[in-house]
Order: sequence, then structure tokens, then C-alpha cells
Amino acid sequence: MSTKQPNILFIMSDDHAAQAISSYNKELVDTPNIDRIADEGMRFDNVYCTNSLCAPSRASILTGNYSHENGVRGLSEHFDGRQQTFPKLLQENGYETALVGKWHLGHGGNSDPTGFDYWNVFPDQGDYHNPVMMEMGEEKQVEGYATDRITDLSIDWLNNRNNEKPFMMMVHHKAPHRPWEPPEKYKTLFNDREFKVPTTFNDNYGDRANAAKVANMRIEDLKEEDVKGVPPTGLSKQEIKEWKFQRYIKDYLRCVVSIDDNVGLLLDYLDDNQLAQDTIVIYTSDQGFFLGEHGWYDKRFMYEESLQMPFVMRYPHEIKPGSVSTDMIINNDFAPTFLDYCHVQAKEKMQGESFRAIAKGETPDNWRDAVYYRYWEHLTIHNVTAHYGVRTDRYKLIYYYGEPLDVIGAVPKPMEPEWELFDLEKDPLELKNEYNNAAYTEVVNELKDRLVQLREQYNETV
Ligand SMILES: [Ca+2]
Repeated sequence: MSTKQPNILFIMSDDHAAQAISSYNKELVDTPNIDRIADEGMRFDNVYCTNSLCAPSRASILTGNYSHENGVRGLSEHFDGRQQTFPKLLQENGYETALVGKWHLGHGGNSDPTGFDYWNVFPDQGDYHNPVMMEMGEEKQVEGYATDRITDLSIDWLNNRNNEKPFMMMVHHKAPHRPWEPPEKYKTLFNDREFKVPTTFNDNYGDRANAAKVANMRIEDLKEEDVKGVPPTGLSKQEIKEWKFQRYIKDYLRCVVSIDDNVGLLLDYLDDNQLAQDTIVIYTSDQGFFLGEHGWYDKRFMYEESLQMPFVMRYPHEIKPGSVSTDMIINNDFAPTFLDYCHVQAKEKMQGESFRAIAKGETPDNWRDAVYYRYWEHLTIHNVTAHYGVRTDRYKLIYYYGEPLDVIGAVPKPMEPEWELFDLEKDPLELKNEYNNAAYTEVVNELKDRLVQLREQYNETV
């Protein structure tokens, strides 16, 4: 084990589904540079977001805590930077720290980034082309394509950092978030390719909760600005849906290819500056995303495509090249893990746990066997019903409680509560709700008990 404090290079994109990384799935797109991190380190196959939405996931990553603890339950709830975060703890313990790219946790008051010696972020979502950025609070327009410029700015900072200190840098891409605008050079990439639709593309939500039926994130409803054009005349409803899917997936993947190129530039930088050995490199995304599965785009649901975060990590001192972990990890675990690697103690206990031992291939005996999930933002933009649930290695139980509670922005329209149970071994695509199947009564009761335990463990009272 290395006793030296390592550097951390944390690269996170926005809405990048694991399905669109070739280390996870060879069918869609080649991402040789992201794959290189996995090949030279570990690929984590069961990393889960605890609230599948941009701002809440970012707040959990910084604090190591669930949304109700860090105060960011939905997109309209701003982060209070006075609370404990891992960048602040590292900064207080000798690290030089930086953040470039998407912040999305509010501005002004106590919401601007804290714990960073340097920050340069988009106001809110940011733009793909010639974005305005806030450098330490000062607005400046940056010429060019966001993904490229974020990388340039990150490399500039690395070149000018204090070489006496270890560094922790967060590189947060805006891509491949809606409206999926690729760089000029990739605008025609995949033009001659027809992508296969996912197996569940024509899901009719027949054997599921009402929540799936009423969600407003269907491929056929993508707007003209999303697919950058109107379908040719004379197409059937199904043909229009398939036409929109091709437009959507191609732009999404063009954005992904550009991210992968830029990941490569950062890896080259580490090599060229003899930093690769002592730097922990992570590539992840703030949550998963539907790429036509269940006929959807977007996220929010506790279903697999949205719940899973891609996560690959390289650290030559401790992680065996080409290793794979299937242990259940949550985004709350990132902060305690980084502190563990850097030999820094949190002042207040975080809800996540360090998975440093897992990365070494030594899973602790008492490692978690269930994950708790909570989506709070009831019926906002995509009409997804508020829910919470538990996932074990085989089952997933979801409770759509259907209340806005006091979440800022949530819609004050209660929905009839309902449950879903999926047997992931028999039904990995999550098409059949087994909640009312008598054969699963015992399973349901056990999972309900587990849900109560987890809610108590994490101090969730509503
Ligand atoms: Ca996101």
C-alpha cells in the first residue's frame, strides 16, 4: 500500500449510460480511452445512483450523503456549501483542488463551489457551443465546443498547479446531456449506420405500475429541437418513433465519442508528465440514462438503465489491471473512498462507505447486500412519480408513494400509491411486476422489512 498521498483526477460526464461505453457493452460505440482506464484498472459493474438526477447525484458525490441529508432532493433545491464535502476536507489537508465544467448546484448565497482553489463552471446547465463560464465567480465566454474547452482548461490548470502539493481535480463534462449537440467534426459520424433498437423499445408498460405508463419521456415525444429536424412525411407512428430514435442515438453517441477523445488527452497528459503512477483516475457519470430502453430517454426511475452509473478507476499502486467488481456500490461511497486513499478523516461520519478494499480485490465480509434508492421530485418535467425502493442482487422492490411532500418544484398532485417487484434473475429487463404474484409473498415481506431497516439506517423519516 502506498503511503504517499495520491493525486485524484475525477472525470464525470452528464447522463452517460454504461450501455454507451464499450467496456460495458460492445454493441453501441467504441470508447477506447474510457476502456483504457478499465483495462489498466477496475471496471465496477454495480455502482448505483441514490437519486437519479443531475444535481442530487452531484450533492451526494460531494458529501457522501443521501439527498435528504445534503438538502438537494431535486433540481430546484440549491446546495448549501457550508456542509462537509470531500474537496473541502482534502483542501484543508494539503491538497490543491480544482473543478472545471458543470456544477449545477446553484450560484450565489452559499451555493457557489467551495473547497476548490480554482473553479470554472457553467452557470446552471451551460451550452455546448461557445459556453459562458464562471471563473471563480466571474462570467466569461469561452470559444469553442464545451467538451474540448473543459479539457483545455483542465490541462491549463494542471500545468500551472503547485507541484509541491498533491492535487484533486474534478473535470465535469456537460455532454452527453440533452439537447445532445455534437461537435462540428462529428456531425456526420454514424450517418451510414442504422442502430438496432433495444429489446424493450416497444414496451407497452402492460405488466407494470401506472407510474411507468404515465411517465413523459417517450422517444416518440422527442421534440424537433431534440432530434434537429422533422420526420419525413408519410411515415407511420412506429416509423416516426424509429426515425426519432436514430436521430437521438446518433447525436448522443457523437457527443460520447468526443468525450472519449478528451479522456484520452487527459490520460496522455498524465503519461507525458510522469503522473500516471501516483494519480487515481476515475471516469463516471452522474447517473445512467435510457437509450431507447422501455421506449424512453431520460432517467429518474429506479429501473436499471437509469439507476446504474458507469464507473471505472485506475490506480496502479493498488488496483489490478483488468479487474472487475460486482459489489454493490452507491454514489455516496465516492467521498469516503477518496478520503481513505488520501489518508484524510471526515469530521462528521458520511453515510457512504469506502470501497478502497474492494478496488484492491478484497471485499469486506460485511459489505452491503442491498441498496436504498429515493427519487423525490414528484411529477416534474417528465411526470415521474416519487418513489423509493430497495435493490438486492436478485430483487428490486419499488414503492411509488406518489406525494410531493415539501420538495421545492414537486407537483402538488398526489398519485395512488403502488408497488413493483422485479425478479432480476428471471426478468432482467424489468418487464413483469411480480408484486401481486402469490409466489413472491415471502420475498415481498422480506424486502419490505429490509426497506424499513435501510430507511432507519439512513435517517429517512418521510
Ligand atoms: Ca445528469
